[in-house]
Amino acid sequence: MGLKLETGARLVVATHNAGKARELAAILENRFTLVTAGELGLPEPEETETTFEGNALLKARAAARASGLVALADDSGLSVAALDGAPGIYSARWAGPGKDFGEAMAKVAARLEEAGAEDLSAWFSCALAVAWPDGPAVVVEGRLDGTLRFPPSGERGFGYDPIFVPAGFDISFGEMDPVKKDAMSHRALAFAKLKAALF
Ligand code: ITT
Repeated sequence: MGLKLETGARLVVATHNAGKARELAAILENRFTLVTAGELGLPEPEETETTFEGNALLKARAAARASGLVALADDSGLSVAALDGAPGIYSARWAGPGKDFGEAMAKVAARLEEAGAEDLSAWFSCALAVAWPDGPAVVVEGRLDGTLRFPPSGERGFGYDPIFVPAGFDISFGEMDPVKKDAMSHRALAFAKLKAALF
């Protein structure tokens, strides 16, 4: 099988999320020549699948088809144990059309309160998919466990980072040095698997 990526290969990063794009660029640094979906004006496909892996594949395939280049897509989100895994694949959608994550984090707090939940365990998942324009694709998933903490703290990272405290730490991802987050995140764990599969 020719499912290998040479260092220096031109790769489209199929995301319209600036926080993700920044982290993926840091994680992939120096390995590939990165082009973003935004730079190529690629459309944002509707995420119709029911799993992180399914949606990552859907996004990578759409970008590979539209650009003629090898594409990498990330589908990720926060799952809360006491909410039966919500928001999960709906993590971006909980922020509404204005992508207001203050609102999304408040919704998590409100749902926990409604449920009278004491267990604040949560995890971030990240599926990374690579698709070639002629059809083949690879997908992997990484997961990082932690605990939710309210109120949100820290201005770093993006999305739900201000309420997520990774296991073994006492600061949120919102407070953590991005270099440290990028070394341990669900995204980094998924990338380690991708490396094992592709290089
Ligand atoms: P693309 O589909 O264009 O990549 P998106 O933001 O719609 O962008 P997702 O559907 O994968 O992407 O949504 C994932 C959401 O989960 C994202 O908007 C964040 O709010 C949240 N999320 C994922 N990784 C995160 C991280 O490392 N830190 C904080 N929140 C994260």
